Amino acid sequence: MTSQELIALEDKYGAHNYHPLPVVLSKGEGVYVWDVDGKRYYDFLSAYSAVNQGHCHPVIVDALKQQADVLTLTSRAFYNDVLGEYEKYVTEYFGFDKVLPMNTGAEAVETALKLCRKWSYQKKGLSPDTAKIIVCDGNFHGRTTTIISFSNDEDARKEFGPYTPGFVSIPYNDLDALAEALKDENVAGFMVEPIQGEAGVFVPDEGFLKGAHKLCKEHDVLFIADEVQTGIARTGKLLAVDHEEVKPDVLILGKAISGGVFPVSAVFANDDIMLCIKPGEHGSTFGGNPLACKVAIAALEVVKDEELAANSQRLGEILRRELAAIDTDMITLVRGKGLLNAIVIKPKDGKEAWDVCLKLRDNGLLAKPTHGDIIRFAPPLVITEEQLMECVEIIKKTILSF
Ligand code: IF1
Repeated sequence: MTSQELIALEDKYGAHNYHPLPVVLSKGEGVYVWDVDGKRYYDFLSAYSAVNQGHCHPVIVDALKQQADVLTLTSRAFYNDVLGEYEKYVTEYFGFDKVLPMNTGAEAVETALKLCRKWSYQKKGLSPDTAKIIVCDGNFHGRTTTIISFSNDEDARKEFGPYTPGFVSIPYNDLDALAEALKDENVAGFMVEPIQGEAGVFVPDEGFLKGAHKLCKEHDVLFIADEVQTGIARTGKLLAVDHEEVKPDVLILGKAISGGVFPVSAVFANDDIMLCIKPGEHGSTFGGNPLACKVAIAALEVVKDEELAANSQRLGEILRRELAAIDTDMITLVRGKGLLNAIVIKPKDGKEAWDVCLKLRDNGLLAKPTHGDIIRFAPPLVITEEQLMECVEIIKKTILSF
């Protein structure tokens, strides 16, 4: 079928909850994807940082294939011979006592919020149903009704009320605002993205994470890091909090923990927090299934074996330097860390970020605008310097063609 026919199928039979860039992909390998006509593109979105290891990484796909023929799902009603191995592997990998396995990022965020509330009643001694969790303006943590209750993005929340209470939103990257909000004795936790992805790759000031963590410690409040998008080597370190040597009380991971091969997410915490949830109080049918566990172990092995964090750090610096050097008034800002970057586009002759992305597509590179004028550049972390420089040429040629 042609691209047009396939787009028409989605239009007719699928909910209209997305507005994709008009390109129909049929194959992915490493940093490349191909459309149904066989045209090859560089993938500069990486499925929103889920395919950090590159598309269809053979080691990860092989792990999926091996386990798929043996045992895919037992539910947690019974034990199996994979989950314990996985739990040991990942808790040692990230340095926590325990992990609670889930499937999507939003489920892991919800898990972290429930865990924080439970901890605040059992350990901090808050009165029932009084716990408050501080979040930041411009946040994106998923799309459940509770999560969008504390979003300040009208598209994400309008007409989805009534909203879940118990959340306070403060400006991002503002330690004074956090200190002020922490005066409320009922605050149980502070949940933050170390870099705000959806908001347009907002990198906070150096010291923000460390300062926030310190304030939380001083007020007996849990520091909850949502690294669903910034984690797994994306920003040049294994975790974005590693840039400031901050150890979160609760760590949320998703997306690239499985290399984009299978939905896997996870919440990490030490025993004094994690053991507040008792048997029967939380769970999920697929959470921690054998297939997910084997895929995630393989995906994390690849991150280490291929030194993806170092590659991300080095190539990110080159990318930002090259983007900043493009002689154009269309790019008003270049920002990011590691290979999580974005440019801000100033419209020119009525052409804006969307038009730039259409032209990038024609020139063999896929990216998508967020919030109208921001284009995120986040290739798989397996990209080579030679491939990156070819992409810089594509971006430069495209921008200068307007
Ligand atoms: C979409 C972007 C959006 C996330 C962080 C939790 C989740 C996400 C920091 C939830 C998910 C995805 C969702 C997807 C597009 C993408 C995204 F930020 F990456 F660009 F939407 F803002 N925490 N982000 O970034 O994880 O439940 O999706 O597995 O919803 O359009 P999920």
